[in-house]
Amino acid sequence: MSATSACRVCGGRVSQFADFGRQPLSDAFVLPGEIGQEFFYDLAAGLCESCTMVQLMAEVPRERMFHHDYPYLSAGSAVMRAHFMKLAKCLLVTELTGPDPFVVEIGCNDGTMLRVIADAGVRHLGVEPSGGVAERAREQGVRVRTDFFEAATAADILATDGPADVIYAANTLCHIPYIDSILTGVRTLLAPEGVFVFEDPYLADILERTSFDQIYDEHFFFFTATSVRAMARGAGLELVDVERLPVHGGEVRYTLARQGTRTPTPAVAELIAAEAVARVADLAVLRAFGARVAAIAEDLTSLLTRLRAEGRRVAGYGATAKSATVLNYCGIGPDLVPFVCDSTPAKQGRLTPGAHLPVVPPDAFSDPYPDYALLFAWNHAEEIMDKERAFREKGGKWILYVPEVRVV
Ligand code: JHZ
Ligand code: SAH
Ligand code: ZN
Repeated sequence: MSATSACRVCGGRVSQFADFGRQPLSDAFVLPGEIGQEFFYDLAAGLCESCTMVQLMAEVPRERMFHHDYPYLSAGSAVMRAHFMKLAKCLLVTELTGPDPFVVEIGCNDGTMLRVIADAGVRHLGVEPSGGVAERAREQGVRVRTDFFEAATAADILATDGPADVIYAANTLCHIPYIDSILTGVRTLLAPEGVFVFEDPYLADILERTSFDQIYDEHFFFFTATSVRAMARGAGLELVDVERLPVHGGEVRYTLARQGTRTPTPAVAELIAAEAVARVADLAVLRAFGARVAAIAEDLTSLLTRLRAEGRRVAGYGATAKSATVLNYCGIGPDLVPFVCDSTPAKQGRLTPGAHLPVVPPDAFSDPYPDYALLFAWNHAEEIMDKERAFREKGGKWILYVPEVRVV
């Protein structure tokens, strides 16, 4: 009998479609002396047969993932910096036009988005539980509350700052299993005509690209317009706009408003119709995805094993959270990929979770160049391949595994 769990949105039955087994926390980079003390959990994904929300079968306690030493920095990609700058400027001219507008960002991280708002002199607050990254945001002039956003936090913010015209969350809402508390908080804090805007990896893109590495501890929910509309309605909100985004391997930006305050754009019905055609809420389609994942894992390990037998040198590029699923599910260790380059200071000098690839600064990449580079940060392919042009010019080759294993 296949495993089931209870939906964190509607309480319905969640049926499992993909199982990745025991996994370490994706952003828990370890010091060599800490091997053996790592936390592991069971990673599996399922579909709610009532509300269609795709979600993990079990959650990891939030304090284990998001704490003072959480290493990920939004500012690590120039493309993402430009993306958030554009979004902030757009909010400033479309939504934050009243006399004394107020914007709250859930999961503001290092302040990459909010610093643009702060520089414009607009009232704002970032809510960010990871103390180290929150401190970086403060250094940029951003006002931050080091806390988890939830119903109680929202009530508190309302009491001190008043209602928010915009509540924004990028790559954060999908990280929060206690979604009912978030939606209660949004309803409490949002101004009568305000909007709740969030963007997260899009399930339809994950299925189309078989980007199974988007599945890891931090990514609890995998949204679609269909599942988000149902979730919003259950919370007294309405999905009023959707926009597909190219970042992070394909995302959707959802705009929610209080019911009856805005007319949904045609894009909402169009995306929901496309999702019906793609059958994103069909267990058979999701199980077929699971089968493709197993084939990719097999192809990747055989390629790396062959390259090792041929004496080729392979380096990893980008110690992503996503890479934890790839490395640990495929069983790839430092014998196949001796190190991985990454620009994040807090990851360098440590080992990747579970698989224990040493993380080294990007300068090590050219010293000397490897024969092949396995691109774990495939979502930043253009930016990285452009920056590392000299690698290809000197005969180096990139290995990609999304949407299938290939050498370019
Ligand atoms: P990147 C994290 O996922 C975790 P990750 C989180 N759960 C999430 O949803 C997304 O972010 C938003 C490095 N790098 O963005 C920096 C270079 O070294 O794919 C990062 O460590 N050189 C919150 O970790 C990593 O690669 C470069 O030129 O999968 C990229 O991580 C660039 C561009 C990046 O997210
Ligand atoms: N918005 C940024 C950061 C994404 S990383 C970007 O898109 O690049 C996800 C962030 O969410 C982390 O910094 C984490 O600490 C934060 N987070 C996790 N749970 C949260 C919660 N309940 N409230 C606010 N932030 C949260
Ligand atoms: Zn459900």
